[in-house]
Amino acid sequence: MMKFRRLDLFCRVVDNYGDIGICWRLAKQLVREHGLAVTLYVDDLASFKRICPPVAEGAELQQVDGVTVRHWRDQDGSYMPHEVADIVIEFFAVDIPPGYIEAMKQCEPRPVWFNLEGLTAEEWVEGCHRLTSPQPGGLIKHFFFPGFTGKTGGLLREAGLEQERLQFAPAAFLSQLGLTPAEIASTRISLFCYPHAPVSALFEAWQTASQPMTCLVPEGVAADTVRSFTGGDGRAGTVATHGALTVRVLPFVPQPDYDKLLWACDLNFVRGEDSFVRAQWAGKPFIWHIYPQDENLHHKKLRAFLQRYAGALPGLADFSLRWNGAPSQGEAEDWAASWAALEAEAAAATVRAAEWQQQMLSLGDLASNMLVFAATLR
Ligand code: TRH
Repeated sequence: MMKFRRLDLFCRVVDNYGDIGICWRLAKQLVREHGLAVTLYVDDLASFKRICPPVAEGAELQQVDGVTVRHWRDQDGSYMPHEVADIVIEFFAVDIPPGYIEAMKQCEPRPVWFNLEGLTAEEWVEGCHRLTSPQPGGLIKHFFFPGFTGKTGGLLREAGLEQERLQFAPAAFLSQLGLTPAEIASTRISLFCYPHAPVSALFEAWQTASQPMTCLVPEGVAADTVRSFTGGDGRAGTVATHGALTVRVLPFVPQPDYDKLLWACDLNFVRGEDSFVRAQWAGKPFIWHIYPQDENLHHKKLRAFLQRYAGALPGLADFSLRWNGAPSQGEAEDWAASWAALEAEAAAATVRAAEWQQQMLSLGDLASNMLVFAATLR
C-alpha cells in the first residue's frame, strides 16, 4: 500500500466558524493519528484564532499543534511540483489557486485530489460519494461526502474522543466556567444558534418550567435576547435569573473545551455542521439549528436528518422544525406546549442519543475512511 507523506488542505472561511472548525479538526487528526505532514491553507486567521487561541493572526506561515498553517491570501503566485502534497483536499469546493493546480499537473504520480463536501442526511449523497471528476492535465478529482451511513465517508471523530468523554468530570469543568453549585445542580442547556432563532419565546417558556434550568450561552450568541433577559451588556460572566430560568453568558472557549461543554449539559442546542456533529458524539439529546439557505432548501436537509434520527421522537422532531421555522404537523400550539412535549420525551431522547452515537461509531471515522480510499487510488 502506497504510503502518503504530505497532505495539503485548502479552507476558505465563508462565515462563522464551521469551515475552519472542521478543517482544523481534520488537519490535527491527520497529523496526530496518521503521521502525515499537513499544511492548512486558510484565508481567515482571525476566525481561526477564536477557536484556537495560539494562532498568530499576522503570521504568513506558522506551526500550530504540529500543523503547518499558511495564510492563504489570494489566488496568485506560482508553485513548484515539489511544493505539491501527495494528497490535496479542497474543503467545500473552494477554488485551489490556479498556480497550484498547474504544479499538480507536473507531478508524477499525480496527487490524490479530494473535494470534501458538506454534511447532509439526504440520500443522494450515497450516489455521489467517491465519484470522480476528470480534470485537465491528467488530474482526477474525487468527491468525498461525510454522512450517516456506510455508503458515505462517515463523520469526523478523533480516536481518543469517546475515552476522553467517558472519563470527563462535568462539575469541575462547570465551576471553572463560573457556574454556582445551584446552577450545576439544575437542568443544564447549552445554546449555540444563529441570530434568527426564536430564543425569546423559548426563554419565556423556560421561565415557567417545573424545575430550575440554567442556559449557557457563548458570548455573542442570541445577543439581543440575552441582553434584554439579563439587563447587562451580554459579556461573558453576565448572569441573571427570572423564574425557573438562569441565563449565564460564557466566554467563547477553545474548540476542545466546546466538546466538554456539550458533555456537561443535559440538552444541547447546536448549529451549522461541526457543533452538530460534536453534539452527536456527546451522546446527549440535541436540537439542530441548520445553516439557512435560500428558498428554505435547508428545511429539506433538516427533515432528511430528522427522518433518520427522530422517527420515534415526534416531540423532538416538531420542536426542531419549529426552531428552524419549518412547518410542522405537530399538535403543539405554542412554544410552551412544544417544550412540554420535548421534555416529556427526555428519557426516550437520551436513550436515542446514545443509540445513535453507537450507530455512528460503527461507521469508522471520516479521516481514516478517506485515507483508506486514497490508498486504493495509487
Ligand atoms: O459557526 P457555524 O455556524 O459554521 C457554519 C457551518 O459550518 C455551516 O455549515 C457553514 O456552511 C457555515 O459555517 C459557513 O457552526 P459550526 O459548524 O458548528 O462551527 C462552529 C465551530 O465553533 C465549531 O468548530 C465549534 C467552535 N466553537 C468553539 O471552538 N468555541 C465555542 O465557544 C463555540 C460556541 C464554538
